[in-house]
Amino acid sequence: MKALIIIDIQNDFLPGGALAVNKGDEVIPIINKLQQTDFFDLVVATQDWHPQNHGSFASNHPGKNQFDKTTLGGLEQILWPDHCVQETNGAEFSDKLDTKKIEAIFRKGMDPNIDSYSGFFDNGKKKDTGLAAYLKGRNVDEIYLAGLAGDFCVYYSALDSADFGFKTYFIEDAARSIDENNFENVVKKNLLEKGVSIIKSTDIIN
Ligand code: VGL
Ligand code: ZN
Repeated sequence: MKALIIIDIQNDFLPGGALAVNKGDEVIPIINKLQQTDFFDLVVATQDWHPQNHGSFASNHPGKNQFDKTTLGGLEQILWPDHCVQETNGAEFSDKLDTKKIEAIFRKGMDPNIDSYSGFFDNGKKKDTGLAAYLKGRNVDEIYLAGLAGDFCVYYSALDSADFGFKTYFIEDAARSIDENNFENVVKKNLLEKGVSIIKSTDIIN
């Protein structure tokens, strides 16, 4: 069974949002088109869902600036602008995203003391979101990833997906990164080393 996992298509990651990913909006029509095929047996989504006091926000570290580094939960942490605050418009899915086929939404980043890029675990792998068990319960063995940001949440979700033994596909043109150079030079190499296949939406939609 094949699952499409749509990562964090939320207003704050889109142009005009608090942590906007350059050209992030371009992935939405592609993701909508992917969902219109009958290629996938299941569609799920993740949603970054932070409390206002989240430790990944620079605003909660007086004297520090956005994009500085600190330590959170014993791990190196980039300090982000406040984003995807629970129950705010920035945390909502884009109203351009087709959500009809999304059967379940896995929220992450709720513990103020640790960040959570992957849809499967927090960054310290202390807590499992239940996503892998859900997918296994639905007999999924192939996972296709799309969304934002390609070099953070989609990337870490892909690594964990491969670790769980799912055949994992990263749909490159259905993702945009915060740092496209990092994606091209580091992320892609690490994904390939993990055995993740990097594909294009046109490999699915023809
Ligand atoms: C993300 C940084 C902070 C993402 C979430 O969705 O890629 N990046 N929180
Ligand atoms: Zn976040």
